[in-house]
Amino acid sequence: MTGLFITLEGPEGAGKSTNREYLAERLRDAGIEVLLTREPGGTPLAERIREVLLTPGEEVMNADTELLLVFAARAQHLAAVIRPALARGAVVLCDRFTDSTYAYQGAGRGLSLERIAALEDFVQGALRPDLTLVFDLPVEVGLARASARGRLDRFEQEGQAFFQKVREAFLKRAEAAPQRYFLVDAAQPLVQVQQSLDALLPQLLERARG
Ligand code: T5A
Repeated sequence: MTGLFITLEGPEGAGKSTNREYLAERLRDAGIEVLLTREPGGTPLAERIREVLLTPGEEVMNADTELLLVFAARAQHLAAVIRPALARGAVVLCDRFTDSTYAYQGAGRGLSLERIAALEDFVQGALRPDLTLVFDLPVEVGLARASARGRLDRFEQEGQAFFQKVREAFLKRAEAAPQRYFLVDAAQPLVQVQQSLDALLPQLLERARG
């Protein structure tokens, strides 16, 4: 039995965590086993790597170091959490995955997409998300939501230009493979965002039940 691997992507403050909870509830109400997780993180060791990645520090992190840490956390997360859950038939709802690496380390930091693709193959083998929800919104709206929560993490301290590239990268990836991506207008009020997720639900339930 193989489960369903769904990732939630988008720029800062787009509502990924909020809507991941909402979707999980809808799926559980229908009797589906759901595993909620996130990247970077998802296991105790990967969460320690997350701390390193997100905590601002005096030493500037080299972009290659950042890329390798992201994939190191992902290797642990896949082995310990994601693959076992999929093997028992669960729906895995993961807040960020490798699309974020293409957007942040690729478009944002300017690292080679070929190098990211090589690491993706090495760490994931053939595994790719079955479905990716991209929560899209103007950069300034997302940053205002994120900063309303208080102290900014290491990524959130980047400027508007960085996040504009990140946003465009998500949109470009969604446009290139419409069969895998579902674009959500995340600038709308939450109730409307959730209505668009409700519209997707019948298809999700059908796929989750195989
Ligand atoms: N990263 C990650 C990489 O660089 N490479 C990688 O490969 C990976 C996997 C992780 C950071 O790591 C980087 C990217 C990130 O910078 P994170 O905390 O997981 O950080 O990601 P963030 O985007 O920073 O998480 P946020 O919590 O800021 O954003 P979410 O989850 O999209 O938003 P959410 O749901 O927490 O909502 C934010 C606020 O907005 C409100 C919510 O109530 C909340 O207060 N909100 C709305 N308000 C109005 N209208 C709506 N429609 C709303 N939806 C949510």
